[in-house]
Amino acid sequence: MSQSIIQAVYSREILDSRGSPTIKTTVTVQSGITGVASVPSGASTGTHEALELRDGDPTRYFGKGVLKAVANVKNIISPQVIGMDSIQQEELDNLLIRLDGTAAKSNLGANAILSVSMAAAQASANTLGLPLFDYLGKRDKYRLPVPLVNILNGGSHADNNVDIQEFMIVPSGSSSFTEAIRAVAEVFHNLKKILKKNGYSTAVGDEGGFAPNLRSNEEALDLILESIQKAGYSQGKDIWLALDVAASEFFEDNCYVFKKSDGSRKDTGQMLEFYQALVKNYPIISIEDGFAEDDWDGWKAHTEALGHKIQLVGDDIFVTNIERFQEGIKRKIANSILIKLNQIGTLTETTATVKLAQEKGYSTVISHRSGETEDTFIADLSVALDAGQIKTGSLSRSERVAKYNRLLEIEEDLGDRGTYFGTTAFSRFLSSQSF
Ligand code: 2PG
Ligand code: MG
Repeated sequence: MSQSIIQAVYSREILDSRGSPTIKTTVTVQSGITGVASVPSGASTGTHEALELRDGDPTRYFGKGVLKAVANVKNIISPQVIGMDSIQQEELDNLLIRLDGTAAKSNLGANAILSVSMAAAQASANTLGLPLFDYLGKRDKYRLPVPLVNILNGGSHADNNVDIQEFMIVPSGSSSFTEAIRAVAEVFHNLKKILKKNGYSTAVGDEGGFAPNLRSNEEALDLILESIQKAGYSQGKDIWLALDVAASEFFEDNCYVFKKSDGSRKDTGQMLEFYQALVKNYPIISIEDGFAEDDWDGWKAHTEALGHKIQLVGDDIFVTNIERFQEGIKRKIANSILIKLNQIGTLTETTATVKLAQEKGYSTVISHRSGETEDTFIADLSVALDAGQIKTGSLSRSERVAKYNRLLEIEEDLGDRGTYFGTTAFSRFLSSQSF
């Protein structure tokens, strides 16, 4: 269709939510219609992720500029993709992969490549007059994902003494996405009051969750449970808890070192005991990155111990990379995968990884990065791919709330064509839970 032939590709350097540079790209097609996309950036990045190209020039943004990535779009990508049909996403993405020629996309930069891949999809949707989720999903009926809302931040996302990176609430018991957001907002506001009452800071971390100094990781869970109760919801029914431990961040010499809190060192056995106790004492339905990115043995033991009971999400270990994920499936590691477009660098590869997960019975969680922009692509993607879950931060900081607002809009616009995933997202675990 000639309307969607790419006419121009333009990239620029903008800022992400941490005030660091990132890339924003506009694809213009024949009809004059454009698609725009901005790429996010992680802090607790996995070492096996595709490469985020930064300038390394210490005189600009401490070396974090992305002018090389911008130049790669201008000088290398743009001349090649002009004249292609933006609707042929797979063809376009394969060309981008070939142009780069490396497994880690280290020549052109995964940030440069992904910005074009996403902007092309958005341009196609706009050309066809479809919302992005409908263009990508091409279905009659859709399901809205359960949000995993990170209301208390620690680890590399906050300057406090909490080792676990993310404490999330999971409103799977709500009747709709809209009601789910209301529930988590009410809990969020109660948590703020409770922190204040206890003399704790109510300043927020990178993902908009509170970031107080606490006595222990468990105290974070206790405070969240108190806020769920105060908001009038029932724990382990209306609302569950989820963690992203981001354990790669504190894996040293084969041990997990809780250096932000008590400095204790735990081996695999002790980590397993730690998780067993948490799962016994708290209504935790999901743990992400409980073990480090290359600790396959730890992950294996973790999956054997808890994989039948709760969701175990692989982020740094799989990095949305189909080969690493296939290895994990073969070794029976985890039962869920975190999906981040910029870990792999194209929409086509991201979609293929989600499809494989769905075929193999792994649940999928579409995810933001800790450095985000106002771009809401992932909200639409979570609906399009029937992903079941999304994690996109807390209910403060507009780069987080933008994704929730987009999902509220999608649910309302869908009307009878949409339902909320709700308990279905966790049905395989809920029968064995006793909270
Ligand atoms: C994670 C992400 C997003 P970052 O670990 O899951 O929450 O953090 O973007 O810093 O890798
Ligand atoms: Mg993670």
